[in-house]
Amino acid sequence: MRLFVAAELPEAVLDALVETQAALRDAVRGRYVAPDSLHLTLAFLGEVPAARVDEVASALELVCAGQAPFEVHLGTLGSFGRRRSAVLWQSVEGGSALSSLAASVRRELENATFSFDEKPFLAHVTLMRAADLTHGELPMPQMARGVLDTVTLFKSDLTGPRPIYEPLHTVTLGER
Ligand code: 2AM
Repeated sequence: MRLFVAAELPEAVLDALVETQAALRDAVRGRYVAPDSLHLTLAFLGEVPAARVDEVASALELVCAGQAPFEVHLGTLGSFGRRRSAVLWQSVEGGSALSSLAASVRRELENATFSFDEKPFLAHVTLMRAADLTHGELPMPQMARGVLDTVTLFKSDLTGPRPIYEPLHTVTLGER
């Protein structure tokens, strides 16, 4: 199954992301990510045998016990890919706590002999895919802050009309 590890975002941050999407609707054509699918990917594993899901879950338990919850806030809009068909995202700022969480998740997956997409971590939440950025100006994104305290292993199902992300295992960050 296709797996990835993501942080679920605090309510206030999710609300702001949905407001940013609403502001974008007037300015940019493309496919919007459904509100219940907005997330911050920490590591993308790709295809993993179903029998190894428990091992990924154990690796996450280990990492999350060692890191306290921390504050994140939203940042700027950015894009990947071609201007006519881009991935449009909003950045997430979480200082060294966020980069160290992503690094620990990746290190622990590596220790458990999993491979993952090794592109450097760039903390972002995808808002739109196939976005046409060739017309008009982007609006100012909404800002919000909140405490990030959960990490989830998701299964990604791409067989339907839109991706379905099913949570398989959620871990709460521990107090040190
Ligand atoms: P994206 O939003 O920038 O596309 C599920 O596909 C999640 O894993 C998405 O958040 C996606 O990031 C992320 N991801 C990271 N590397 C990926 C890859 N090589 N292929 C697909 N998704 C990837």
